[in-house]
Order: sequence, then structure tokens, then C-alpha cells
Amino acid sequence: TVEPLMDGAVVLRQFALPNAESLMAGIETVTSEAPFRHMKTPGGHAMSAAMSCCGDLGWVTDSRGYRYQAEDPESGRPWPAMPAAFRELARSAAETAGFEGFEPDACLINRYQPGARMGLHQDKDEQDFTQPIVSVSLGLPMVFQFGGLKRSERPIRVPLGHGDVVVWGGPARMRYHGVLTLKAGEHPQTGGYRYNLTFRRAR
Ligand code: MD3
Ligand code: FE
Repeated sequence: TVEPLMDGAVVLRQFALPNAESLMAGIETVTSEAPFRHMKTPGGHAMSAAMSCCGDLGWVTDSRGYRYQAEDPESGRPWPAMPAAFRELARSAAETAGFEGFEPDACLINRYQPGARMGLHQDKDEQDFTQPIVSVSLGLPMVFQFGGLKRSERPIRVPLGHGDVVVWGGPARMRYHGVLTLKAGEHPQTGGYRYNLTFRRAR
């Protein structure tokens, strides 16, 4: 079902459910080459979510700032290739939401353990804001916060669960967003974690 969230944003409930096993296998393959790590923000704080990336470009943060780059800074090697199952899911979700021909060049993998969160922020390190962002939730449920174009605007809360996919584009692309603190739990496919795949066109 296509559930409009706000102008430019739709939730595709359980859209990724049939592919959940292959997505989890993809996460396993990618993170065996580029292990999860807690990157540091320019302010020196460790991100509470552990991250890895795949595709031509990966998102990184360190003392120098936020950016996309082709190499994993931990190994100096290119990021692992984006698994075909990832690419195809992102493309079909975008198409279902009305964005034809989405070809992500970057996939950020976030892994949340209980207590992890992501504060309100905008995604603005990409070059083309006409391209949508596709996000896939796997494992433990969490509450997503979706705000306005200014941080001061009060966000709405959207619960997201295993297999839910959200597509953000057009007027929703620059909205502030974040996730509330993950509560402890146990999920049959992911154990004590929540994973989020975020597909982007970075360049
Ligand atoms: C709404 N991740 O990695 S994904 C991020 O659940 C990030 O891990 C969150 O925000 C997570 O940057 C949320 C959903 C998301 C991603 C990009 C957006 C929502 C967005 C860009 C604009 C508006
Ligand atoms: Fe974000």
C-alpha cells in the first residue's frame, strides 16, 4: 500500500518483506568487507548508530567534515559493490512512489543497537536534490521523526517496522528528520538490532 506521509514522501508498508532475507544477506556480505564502525562527527562525538556503506560512493564523517567518497577510510579500498538485490529494490520502490529511473550510487547502512538514535538533521551532502532518497527499515521497530524545512518546526512521529520502505523526494527532500532512541527487543531476522538502508544519488 502507498501511504502518503507528507507532500513528496510516501510509506510503502512491508514493501521489502519478500526481499528481507536477501537484504540481510547483502548486509552480511558488505560488512564482512567494510565492517560496521561508529564514525566521529566533526564535533568529535561518535555517532550512536554503527555505519557501513556500499556502492560507488560512501558517506563518511570525521574531523574534517561530512562528505561522500569512493574509498572506505578504514581500509583505503573502494567500498563494496552495491548488491543487485539492494539496487533493484531501491529502483522498484522509487518507481512505485512515482520516481522513474532511480539509480542510486550510494547506500548507507545504519545499524542501531538499543539506546542508539539519530538527531534531527537534513541530508544535504548530495549534489542533485531532484533525486529521491529511498530508506528501508529492517528488524526492530522504531519511531521516525519528520520535521519541516527549519529545525524549529515540530516534527511528526511515524512508526516504522520490518520491511517498511519510505521514499522522500520533491518538497520533502530537504526536511529535517531523525529517529528516536531504539528500545531493546528481539527480532527473528535481526536479533537485537534495527538496520536501515538509505539509498541516494550522491553525484
Ligand atoms: C527524509 N537515517 O542516514 S532514513 C540518514 O533511519 C538518516 O537510519 C535515518 O536519516 C535512519 O541520514 C532515516 C530516512 C530518511 C533519509 C533521508 C531523508 C529520511 C529523509 C531525507 C529527507 C527527508
Ligand atoms: Fe538523514
